[in-house]
Amino acid sequence: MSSERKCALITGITGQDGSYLTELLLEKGYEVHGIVRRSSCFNTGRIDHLYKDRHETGVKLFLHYGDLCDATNLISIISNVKPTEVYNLGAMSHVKVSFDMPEYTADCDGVGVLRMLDAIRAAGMEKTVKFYQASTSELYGKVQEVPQSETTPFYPRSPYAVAKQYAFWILVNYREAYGMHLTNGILFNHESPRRGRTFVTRKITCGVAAIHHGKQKTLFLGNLDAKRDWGHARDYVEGMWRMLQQETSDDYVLATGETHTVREFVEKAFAVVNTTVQWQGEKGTVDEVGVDAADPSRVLVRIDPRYFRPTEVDLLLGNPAKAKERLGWSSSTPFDALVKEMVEADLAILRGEMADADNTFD
Ligand code: NDP
Ligand code: GDR
Repeated sequence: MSSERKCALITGITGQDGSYLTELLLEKGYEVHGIVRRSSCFNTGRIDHLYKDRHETGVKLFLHYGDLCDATNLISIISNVKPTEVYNLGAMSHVKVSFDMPEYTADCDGVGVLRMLDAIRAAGMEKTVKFYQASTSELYGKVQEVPQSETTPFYPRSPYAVAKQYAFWILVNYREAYGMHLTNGILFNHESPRRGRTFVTRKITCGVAAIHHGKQKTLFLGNLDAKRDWGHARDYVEGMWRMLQQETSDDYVLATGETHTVREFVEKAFAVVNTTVQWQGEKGTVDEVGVDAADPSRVLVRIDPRYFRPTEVDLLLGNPAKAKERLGWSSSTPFDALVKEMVEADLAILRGEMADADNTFD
């Protein structure tokens, strides 16, 4: 199965994880190919620094227009590129949005994975390619067991998670049916300064930076009681790569083994700009507000029920023991350091000292 040629194909290369993974693979000497969607605006902000380098330094990064909903296009790209490793990171990745677009989410995140696997088979590459699927802790959904590991039963709680569950099982089925090297990485939440602004961590760190600079008054959030196991994306893409270096394929959890509420994330983020949040009103209801302890007339956080989800995932806490034992992987960024790095990056963006890779809106 091992090959001298190191050629990776990444779907979702323009996303948070795609950009860190591209950096990692280029550093390791891979030729990297990425699938990008045609967009009316530039959508390559997270990888522009690498792509520009190509013209100056000969970096081996190649982009191809494509989409997980277009089978012919995927067959054509895979047949032409002939990758040795495929990382399927492309997805409609927002849980709340999946309730608004359930059919598209099923098509992209569920059937899209089937299209990738069948494109590999159509190209006659099922015995040579190693394939990584971006699976998710959202599969655990309604709490069945804590901490959650590879053996914890799934109970998905959103159209996104249901689509990802289809993807998980089609991988297992094709692995058993056709002997393909297919790995599900069950990754718990991982964040960074490159996180999309509509995910709660980045929304909070952008809000804290904007409030600190007097450009925003209040941050509007949904469920502050949700608990998540938050790590750093840079650490997690290293785990993805390690999974594909194994002789046989398997499924692995990547997590920190620590969990925090959204409320704690808010408190830590404001603490970076020396602001203490004091909570008032009934906890966990729309009446709860977070005020500045030094000046309680300043309302820093309010609840907007439009951010609540029809069904919520209350508690995620992963057990990464298998990844540690088999892959030698562990998360290396502590929670406080992650929050600090994200807030400081958003402060730097507002001061014009750093480019913003992500142009999406809340
Ligand atoms: P992002 O939302 O940042 O990136 C998603 C990527 O998928 C983007 O490049 C996007 O392109 C691309 N994409 C969206 N729809 C399609 C489509 N129809 N065809 C091809 N590409 C498409 O996600 P992350 O980087 O955070 O996550 C990467 C993967 O890991 C996703 O599959 C996500 O579901 C999964 N995951 C993420 C976790 C996390 O905490 N970050 C945890 C567990 C799993 P464009 O830039 O054009 O929008
Ligand atoms: P999640 O991430 O749903 O865990 O999916 P997100 O950051 O969107 O939500 C985390 C928790 O925060 C609560 N929350 C809010 N969420 C958002 N987006 N906006 C808010 O204003 C807000 N207020 C409170 C949510 O209700 C939720 O409980 C992420 C994605 O990256 C998935 O693709 C990935 O599979 C999982 O992580 C693991």
